[in-house]
Amino acid sequence: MDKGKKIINGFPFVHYQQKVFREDEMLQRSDAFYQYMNQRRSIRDFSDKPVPLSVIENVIRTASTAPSGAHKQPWTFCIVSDPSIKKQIREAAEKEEYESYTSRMSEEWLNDLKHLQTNWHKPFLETAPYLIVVFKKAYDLLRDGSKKNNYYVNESAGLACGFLLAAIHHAGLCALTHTPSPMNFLSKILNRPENERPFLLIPVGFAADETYVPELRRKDLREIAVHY
Ligand code: IYR
Repeated sequence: MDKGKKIINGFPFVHYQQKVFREDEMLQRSDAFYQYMNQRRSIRDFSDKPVPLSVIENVIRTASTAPSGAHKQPWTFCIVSDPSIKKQIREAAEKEEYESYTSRMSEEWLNDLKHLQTNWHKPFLETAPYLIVVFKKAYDLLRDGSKKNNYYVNESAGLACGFLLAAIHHAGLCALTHTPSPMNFLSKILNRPENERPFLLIPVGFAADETYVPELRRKDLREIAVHY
């Protein structure tokens, strides 16, 4: 039998090779990663400059390395580049967003968004070369039509999207986590099966030449971490 493999209670296990760094290396790596991730920003002004499809496929591979309940990987990433589908998505999203901004969102909510200067216009849904539309799988649908449970679906899909955003930034691309609400129109336009629910709509590409983003302050460690 392969030396790195072992059967435990009838199930196959593989040896886990922990990558060990010296303490100074750990400090250097964790700081460098933080510094890099701290430069990530959501952008809303995209260039139409093309992005290689293989890069998109790689960042999705990375997203799917996220942990998930019972390792069910309850997600589907739809890669949209077809201009006519992007147009349909933009039109449907703007219709919902118009309703949200003009009547559904509370005064408090609109006030909380003012510093971001967002509105119902979503041109980036057509300008960005790719839209990654993430669906969560409420349950798995087998070929014979039977259903299998998934677990911690929101947590799992959220983790995968976090990995996805980190991979997109690492690849030198920009993204926006866009959540038009309600977003059932995505299931219809993309013809997704009944077990899948839209989770996040992520335009991906390069920032437009002159892009400005809101000046944000990220919470200090003392505001987000508590020692016990
Ligand atoms: N979905 C709307 C509104 C919006 C809501 C939140 I919370 C934001 O952080 C940003 C926008 C939109 O995309 O414009």
